[in-house]
This record gives sequence, structure tokens and C-alpha cells, in this order.
Amino acid sequence: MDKSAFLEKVREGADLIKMHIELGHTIRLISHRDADGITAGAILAKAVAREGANFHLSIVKQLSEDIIKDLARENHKIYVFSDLGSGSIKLIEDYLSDATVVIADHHPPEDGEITQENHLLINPTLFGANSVRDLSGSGVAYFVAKAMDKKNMDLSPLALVGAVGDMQEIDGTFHGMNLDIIEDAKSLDLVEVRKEIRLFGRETRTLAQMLTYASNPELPGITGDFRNAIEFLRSKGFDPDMKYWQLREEEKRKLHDALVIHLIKHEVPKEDIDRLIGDVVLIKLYREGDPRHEAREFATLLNATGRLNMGTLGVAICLGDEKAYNEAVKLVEEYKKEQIEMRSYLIKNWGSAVEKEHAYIFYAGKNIRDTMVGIAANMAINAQLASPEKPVIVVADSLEDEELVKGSARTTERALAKGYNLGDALREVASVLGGEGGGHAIAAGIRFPKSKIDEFVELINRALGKQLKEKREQDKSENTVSMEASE
Ligand SMILES: [Mn+2]
Repeated sequence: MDKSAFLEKVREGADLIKMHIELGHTIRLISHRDADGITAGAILAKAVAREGANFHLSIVKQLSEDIIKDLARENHKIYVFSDLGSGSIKLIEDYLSDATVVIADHHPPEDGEITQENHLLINPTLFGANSVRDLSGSGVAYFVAKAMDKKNMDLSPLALVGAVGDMQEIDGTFHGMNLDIIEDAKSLDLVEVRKEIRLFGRETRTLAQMLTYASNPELPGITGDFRNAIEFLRSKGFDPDMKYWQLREEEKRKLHDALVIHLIKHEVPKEDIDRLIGDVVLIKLYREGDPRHEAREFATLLNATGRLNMGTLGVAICLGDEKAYNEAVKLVEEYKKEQIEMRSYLIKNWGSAVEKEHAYIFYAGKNIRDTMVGIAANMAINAQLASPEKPVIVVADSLEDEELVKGSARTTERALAKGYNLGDALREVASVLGGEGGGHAIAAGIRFPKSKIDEFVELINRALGKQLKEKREQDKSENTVSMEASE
């Protein structure tokens, strides 16, 4: 990538922000609600605060027209978007035409080019970078902060947490300008990058948990089987209740070797085995055993705050707020507990689900929170309560409106291949029931009057059945065409 041209853009953005700070303007920051966006927001907030300026930060799931309209109504002189914005260039130009706008993002722009003179897009993909491995949103934010003042180089560990949150090192090593951030962080002795096991849980999970939940790569016969994980560890001479960080260096090596041999024995492809050991970022500011000590665990904590709609709590954690950290750990634990309780509730009560030809419909009343119905539907599939060939819809009473229910539909690729499209089906049914619905083919949602649940069951079954029939007819006609062509 053309680094120097990118850094020129970065410099322009930094100068714009500093100019507005000198004019005494509040800097309006908007960032994405995953770990990459939360760290990006924290980096920019810190950089702005260090200049003695006010900022106002929001963490959002995505930029919608409504959100941008609301932002415009706030009437700020400058808006800075991080880890999002590239997909909404036109909307931003339309509604924020009077303000200065800086978009610090790494997603490939979808919306054409910026035409407004007072709007600036800082995006490494425009200079040849690969958005998924060369630089993340937090990385772009970091370079802007560094251009504002070199002392912001101490925010480099946060940029790496964001990069890991976005899985920029999915193949086991960092690439592109992520390497420059690592250099900065090392030059200040803030991080250590080690070649270690990349399975989740270095700081807070026992070895047995770490192996049981291993997903990248999966460990044949061990992933998903707690007892086998314990047995494997014991047979190699490890205490399954120890944590990875507690192992001595030679023990770590011994565990690596044992796992690699296990993978080879099970004929796992070499590139998957290679991903087992790789770059692990350790942040020296925190103790071993603290989830903030290792970038992936830190990122997972931030992701959780985002998913609980408390992204600004995540920002506070990034800025070193211990109270925020303790609160988040508690929230995440409660959230996990709620999920475990929900899973056993589903297993115990699945018998009351209505099974139609084309869907399972499970009405939970007030027993499942309306914000959790999507997770519940996925759980029913993953816990094998439902056949993966048939969509699952979990419906619960709305928390906001007694007259309404909220439902989420989930299914699998296998069901999609048969012709189902949940988003289309729920949209169609919602319009008949006087509700709202839609979404993706594989995951969708609906809201409709509680009095119409029975009607919903019939309508959704019919809508999904119609989709299968249409797919079958389409396949048939395609077959005929290709037969004719081959004759
Ligand atoms: Mn990102």
C-alpha cells in the first residue's frame, strides 16, 4: 500500500480536528459498537481530551438515516466517524453538508466518492490496503491521534486490541500497517508480542475450558467435549485446572507439541495447524490473569459491552476506568448466566413448541427477554432441539408494549439451500398481521399484535412453504433449460 499518501490524508484529518479544537468546538465522535469501534472511539476521545477540548461520543450498531438525521439536528461544527461511515458517504453528505466531517474507517467505501469539500475520508483501502488484514478502524484512529500529537503513541495497545477484535491476524501473524503500530507500542515498552497458542482464554480460562472451546482451529475429539479435554491434558501431564499464563515456558512448548501432534494425527490441514501458534499481544500495563492483559480477551470484553448496548462503558474501560471494568465483568457474567438459564428453560419447555411442516414456533411469553429471542432461536438449533433443516422462530412478549410480541427467526445454510428466506417471509407475514418484520435470509425479526399468535403460526408456515415450492419450480425450469441446451 502507499503508506505515505495514506499518512498525508491522516495528517489532513488531524489538522482539521485540531483546527476545530482551537476554535473551541465540541468534537462529535461516532464509532462502531464492536471492539474495533470501541477502541477507535476511545483513542480519538483521549486524543481530543488531551488537547483540552470537549467531545461527545456515541457508540452505535450501524449508521442509519435516522441516526444521521439526529446527529445533524445536534448542529455540531465537526463530526468524526470511526470504524464506520464509508458505507454511508452519501447520507453523511446529504445531512451534514454544513459541518466538517472526518471519516476514519477501513471498510471498503460502497457509496462512491466524497464530493463535499469540507468532508474527508481517511481510508487505507483507497491506498491499496486490504481492509481485513492491513489496518483496522482503531488503527486508522490511532494514526490520526498520533498525527495530532506524538504522545498519543501510548494509545497503540488499544489500536492492537481493536485489530485483534477485528481478527486482522486470523492467519496467525499481523500484516501491513498493524506492524507499524506494534513497533510504536514496543518502542514505548507497552506490549510484548509472543508466539503462543492463539486459542481463547489465555488469562481467564482453565486449560480444560480453553481446549473444549477451541474453534480456530478445532481440535478433533476435544473441541466440545469437556471430559475428553481433561483426559487429553492429564495424559500429557498437565493440570486441567491451570491457566495457560501460569505455565512455565517449557510447559507451554510441551503443550504446543502435544496439540500439533494431535492435529497431525487427525489429518488436520497444515494451514489450520499453522494457525494454532502465532502472534499473541500482551499489554504490559495489566497483570497476568487480567482479561485486559491479552488483546483477544480484552477485545471480547469490549465486544460484550457493545452487545449489551453499553459501548461507552467499553470506552471507559479502554481509558483505564477500573470501576467501569469491574462493572463490565459483572455484566458479562450476568449475561452469561442468563444465557445458561435460558438454555435450560428451552430444553425443559421445548415440548410446547409448535412444529409445523416448515418451521418450529416457540412462544415463551415473559420467560425469555424480548432482546434475547434471536439468541434463543440459535440455541434451539445448536442444542439440537430443532432439526437444522427447518427454521426456528422464538416469540416473546414485548417489554415495551403489552399488546405486542417480538419474534426472531433463525436457520442454517442447509435450510437456506432448500429455498427458505426468513427475511422475506417475516416481512410478508408482518404486513398481513399489521406488524413490522424483515431481515436477512438466515436471521430475521418480527413484531406483531399478541392476539394474532395463532394466525402467525399458520401464515409463517404457509409463507415458508410457498418459498420452497417456488424454488423447486425454478430448479425444474432451469433443469429443462439445461437439458435442452445439452441436446
Ligand atoms: Mn473494524
